[in-house]
Amino acid sequence: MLKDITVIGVPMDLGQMRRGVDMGPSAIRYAGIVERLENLDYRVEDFGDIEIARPEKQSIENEGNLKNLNGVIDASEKLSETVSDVITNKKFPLVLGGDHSIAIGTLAGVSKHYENLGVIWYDAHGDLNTADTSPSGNIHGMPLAVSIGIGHEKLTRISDYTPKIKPENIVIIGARSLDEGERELIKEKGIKVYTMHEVDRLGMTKVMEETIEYLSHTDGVHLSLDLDGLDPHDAPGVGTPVLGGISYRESHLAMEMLAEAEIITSAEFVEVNPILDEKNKTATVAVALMGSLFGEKLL
Ligand code: HAR
Ligand code: MN
Ligand code: MN
Ligand code: MN
Repeated sequence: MLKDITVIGVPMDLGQMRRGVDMGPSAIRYAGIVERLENLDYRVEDFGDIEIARPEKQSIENEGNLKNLNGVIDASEKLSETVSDVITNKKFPLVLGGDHSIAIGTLAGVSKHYENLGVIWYDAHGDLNTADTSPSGNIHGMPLAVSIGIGHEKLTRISDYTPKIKPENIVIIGARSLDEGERELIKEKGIKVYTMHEVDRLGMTKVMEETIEYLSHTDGVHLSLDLDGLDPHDAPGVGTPVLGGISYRESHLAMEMLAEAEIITSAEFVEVNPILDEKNKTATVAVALMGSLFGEKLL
């Protein structure tokens, strides 16, 4: 892994309707992310936060079933440019959310630099909705669809190219809440999914071994980790918790196996909502997982 990491905060809450997830980057910094990585001998630079329009602002408008569309587009363009610059400067982009709609901008910035980018989507949800299939109109339920080129043109064409990733280069891990349209898209595109059924049945070791093998033909792998992929018992500070998730220990194992395989080239940790949390537990869990992802060992 690169020895230089740039942390980018994205205080985004326009992709969903619950307040507080904009404080995710602060909570993760407060839980000690920079020191944690410095202790592992990385050189860490904190870029600070991308500027996000406030939801109170009159100019943030819906378009059909897409809530806060122009605010999300604006943020995605800024994030894409920032992430791309970080990679150009040979640094590892570590993006802190914010709701999961930020993945639209992150992937737009990352994928330019790869011919064949792989993506690990660690999440209770598929985030494969479009305006037509979304039950909520919340854009945080759409970023993976957008990134394979499906959805509103203004979203799929962020940074002037589409698609960002190929469906066959995606692995979803931890899914347990998929909408009808998402299931259809998964089947139609043949997207690799380890639902909680497979996680239980195979165990995390096998899931990660298979995932690493499945992505072995790619030239870079982005980890998009939604904290709601974990069980709400371990990560209570999220806007859309779903029972029966991946445990804290299994998640550590997954991160440790990724560190060992040395395949991750960019990462984002999203959906930490300190208002819904218990004493910053979820941000603390996020920081611990980032420690493992970057090579922290117990002995
Ligand atoms: N699938 C539902 C929707 O699209 C809920 C999505 C909740 N999303 C996230 N991201 N927290 O994974 O509205
Ligand atoms: Mn998500
Ligand atoms: Mn590309
Ligand atoms: Mn989710």
